[in-house]
Amino acid sequence: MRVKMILPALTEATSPFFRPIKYSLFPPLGLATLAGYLDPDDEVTVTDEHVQKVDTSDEPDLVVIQVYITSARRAYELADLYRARGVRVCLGGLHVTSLPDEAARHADTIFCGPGEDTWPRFLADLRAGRPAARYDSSERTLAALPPVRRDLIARERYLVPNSIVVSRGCPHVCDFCYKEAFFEGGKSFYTQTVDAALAEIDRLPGRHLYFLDDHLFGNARFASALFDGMRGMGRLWQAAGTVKAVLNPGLLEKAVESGLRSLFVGFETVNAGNLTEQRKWQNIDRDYGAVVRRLRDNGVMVNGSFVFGMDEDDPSVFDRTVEWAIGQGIETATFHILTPYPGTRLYDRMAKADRLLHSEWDRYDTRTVVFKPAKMTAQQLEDGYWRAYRDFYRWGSILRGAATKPTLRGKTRHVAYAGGWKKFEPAWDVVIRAKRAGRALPLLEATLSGFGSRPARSEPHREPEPVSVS
Ligand code: B12
Ligand code: SF4
Repeated sequence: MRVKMILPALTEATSPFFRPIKYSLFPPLGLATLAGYLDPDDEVTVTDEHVQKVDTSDEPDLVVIQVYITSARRAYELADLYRARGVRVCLGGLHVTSLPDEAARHADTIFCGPGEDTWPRFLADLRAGRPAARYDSSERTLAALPPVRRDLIARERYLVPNSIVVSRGCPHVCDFCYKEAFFEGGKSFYTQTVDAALAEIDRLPGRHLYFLDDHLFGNARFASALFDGMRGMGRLWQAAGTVKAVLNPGLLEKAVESGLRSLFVGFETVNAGNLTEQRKWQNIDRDYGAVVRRLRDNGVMVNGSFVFGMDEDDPSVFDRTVEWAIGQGIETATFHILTPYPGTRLYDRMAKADRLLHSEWDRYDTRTVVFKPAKMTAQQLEDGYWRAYRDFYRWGSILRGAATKPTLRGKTRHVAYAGGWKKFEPAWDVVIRAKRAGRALPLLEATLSGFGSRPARSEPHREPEPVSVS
């Protein structure tokens, strides 16, 4: 069977004006995971439209498309094109799960929820000549997960080819998050076995890893055993974690010993009132400053994530957030405009109050206001969002952030990392267009390992020998 798997790009990503570094970070892990379930004699390709053109002149037996909200329009366009030629089309992923009826109009078969149970079921049905029109995931386990087909990924096109997930979902229930809707009908947080996760890590060449798990620290027993197993593997890694996880005694230290050098932390808001509104219970009453200090003391760089536009936010929120982040010495920040995804509680709330502006999914990209904010205008929210980026990444701000670091080495790394992301975007653009994003990986590793130098009060920390990156 000839199978073509596609991750479509949102319109912006194919235009000459989009910010390619973001879209050249990670390969399409979901599709490479599903490809692992195919038979050895199936012919399969994975095309990621963010980094390569989709050649639609072929005639595969099966087209499989992963649909995110922002790429839904493009996904449907590709699906319609292949279906018009009589090719069977499968659609799955987050947006299909949120709006199955919409997706079903463009597919022969749709899949709701994670694919590890439904996809192999479909393949068996297809081979038996009776594929269904819809599969809903209910059995949640990663026990029989085959190795991810990383051989199908063009590694050199990505800055971070070694992305990995060893769990699915998250134990929390934030109002704006995709997670509750996606995992409806079964467990919403589960992990691989530690041995299977370590085996997957072992299969990855080079040194650098990026865990894309929603909450790698969410099951402390699993995480602790994983970090123990990773000690001595010589890895440098990045991941996402919650404020609560960082403050948990012991676990962070183990993570650092196993190579954690940078953490994406969901602070989300500096307005306490917003946290209750968004059911972000795990952040309430936590000392955000203590979180940053604890990470810094352990040599871990911080990417702070902030959401603007919650109901308690007024026009003063942008300056307050940026000032706080700079004053704390946070190296990089990611700002988002609150975006109600269909299927979330936030969406239902906004819809009931008639606050949604439209359903143009392309623009549900967290950079565009798609609802009526409570304490400012949509224009103020959008302007404030862009201003926050500009203000945070000014040279003056980067230098002020760097000045909070106690050592010269710490200051230098701060400038290298923060400046590297934002100030040299034109240079990244050239690297990416030359399809050489992978060549920049050693640079990232060097910066991360610099941050790995532990503070003086800790016991001496030896960096593992560098491993050459293919
Ligand atoms: C890595 C990542 C990115 C990367 C790359 C994405 C990629 N290459 O796949 C980058 C940085 C480019 C990115 C960008 C954006 N992202 Co993003 N990203 C993620 C992240 C952190 C991990 C995705 C991942 O690899 N998961 C692991 C794999 C194994 O899971 P999976 O891809 O979901 O695939 C499984 C299932 O979905 C299902 N499945 C998927 N497709 C199909 C198809 C079939 C046929 C079947 C059977 C099953 C199936 O089976 C797979 C195995 O279980 C997720 C968070 C998350 N946990 O998903 C957010 C997330 C997907 N991103 C999100 C958003 C909003 C964006 C952006 C719009 C904006 C932004 N501010 O980041 C942009 C634009 C993306 C676009 N192109 O349209 C939202 C999506 C919301 C939605 N409803 O669609 C998420 C969920 C984050 C969040 N919590 O809100 N993102
Ligand atoms: S902690 Fe993050 S991943 Fe978990 S529910 Fe909240 S927003 Fe979603």
